[in-house]
Amino acid sequence: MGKILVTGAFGQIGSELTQALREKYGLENVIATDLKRKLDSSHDSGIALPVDCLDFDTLNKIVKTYGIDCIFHLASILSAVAEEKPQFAWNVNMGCLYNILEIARENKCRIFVPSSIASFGPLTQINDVPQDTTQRPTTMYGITKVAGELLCDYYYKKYKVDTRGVRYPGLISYKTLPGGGTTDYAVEIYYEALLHKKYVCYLEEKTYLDMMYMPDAIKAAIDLMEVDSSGLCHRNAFNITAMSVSPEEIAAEIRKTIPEFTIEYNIDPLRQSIADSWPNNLDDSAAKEEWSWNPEYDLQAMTKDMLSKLSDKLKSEAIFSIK
Ligand code: NAD
Ligand code: AKB
Repeated sequence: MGKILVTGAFGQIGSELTQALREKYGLENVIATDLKRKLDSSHDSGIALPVDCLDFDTLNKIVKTYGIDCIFHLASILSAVAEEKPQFAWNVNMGCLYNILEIARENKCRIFVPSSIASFGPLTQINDVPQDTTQRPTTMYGITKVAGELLCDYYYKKYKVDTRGVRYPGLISYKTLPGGGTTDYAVEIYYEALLHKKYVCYLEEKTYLDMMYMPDAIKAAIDLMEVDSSGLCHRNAFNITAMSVSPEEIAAEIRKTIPEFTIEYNIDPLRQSIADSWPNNLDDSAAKEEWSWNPEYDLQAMTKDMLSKLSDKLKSEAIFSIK
C-alpha cells in the first residue's frame, strides 16, 4: 500500500486500525481523519486532520494533497444510535460513503468499506447464514449497510474502483469504547466485571450473535486489502466471524477468572428488537476460501486476553487520575 487515509479514525475500529497500519506501512504514510470534536481528545503522534466526510471538497483536497491511493472508510453511525435518529443516520452513512466512492473514482483509490451482520434481517435464515442470501434488514443501520454493499459493488463494476469489505460481527476491544451499537454489551460486560464484579445486561441471556476480538478484525481488514484480487469472486461484504455467543456464555467465561462476577438482565426493548432481527451466526467459508480468512481468538482466548489487558489499562488510568 502507498499512502493511506482512514476516516472515522478515532472510533472503536479506527483507533486500532490506524495504529496497526502505521506500524506496518510507516507513520508518515497513514493520515487519520475524524470529526473535529474527536480529534481534540486525541494524543496520536501521526498526522490527524479534522474532516466531516459529508464535506466532499475538504476530503477531496486531503486525498490530493497527500497523494492518497488507499482509503479505509470507517466513519459511520451505528445501529442503536441510528434507530434513535434514522434520518441523521441515513444522511451520514450514505452521504459519507457516496463522497468516498466518488473521491476514490476521481483519484483512483482502493477502498475498504465495512458492512455488518446488521445487513441481514428477520427473513434471513438464523444459523449458518450463507454468503449470498436474502438480506432485507428492518433497521435503518442495516438498510444503509445493504445499500452500501450494493453501491460498492456498483462502483467496482461500473468504474473499476477497487472496493473491498467484510460484514463485521460485534467487535470486542479494550482500547476505545464502542460508538452506540447493539453489541456494545459485549464490551461493557468486561469493564463492569473488573470494576464492579456485576453487570446489568440490556439483552436477554440467550441472545446469540456473532462476535470477534479486535485483533482479528484488524487482521481481516489488512489481509483483505493486501490479497491479490485475482482470487476474489466476491469483493465486498464477505461474511466473517470468530464466535457466536450469548450474554450468559460470556458471563460464564468471565467467571472462570472472576468467580464472584454476577449478571442480571434489564432488557432494553429497542436493542433487543434489533438483536432479534439479526442472525445467530454467519457462514464465513467464502472468506476462508477466497483470501484465507482465519480468526485466532475464540471466546476463551479472547476473555483471557481482554481481562488481562483491560485490567492493566484500568489500573494505569486509576494511577494517572490520582496523579
Ligand atoms: P465508531 O462509532 O466507534 O466510530 C465511527 C467514527 O466515525 C467516530 O469516531 C465518529 O466521530 C466518526 N464519524 C461519524 N460521523 C462522521 C462524519 N460525518 N465524518 C467523519 N467522521 C465521522 O464505529 P466503529 O465501531 O469504529 O465502526 C467503524 C465501521 O465498522 C462502521 O462502518 C461500522 O458500521 C462498522 N462495523 C463496526 C462494528 C463494531 O462492532 N464496532 C461491527 C460491524 C460493522
Ligand atoms: C452494532 O451493534 O451496531 C455494531 C454492528 C454489529 O454492526 N456493533
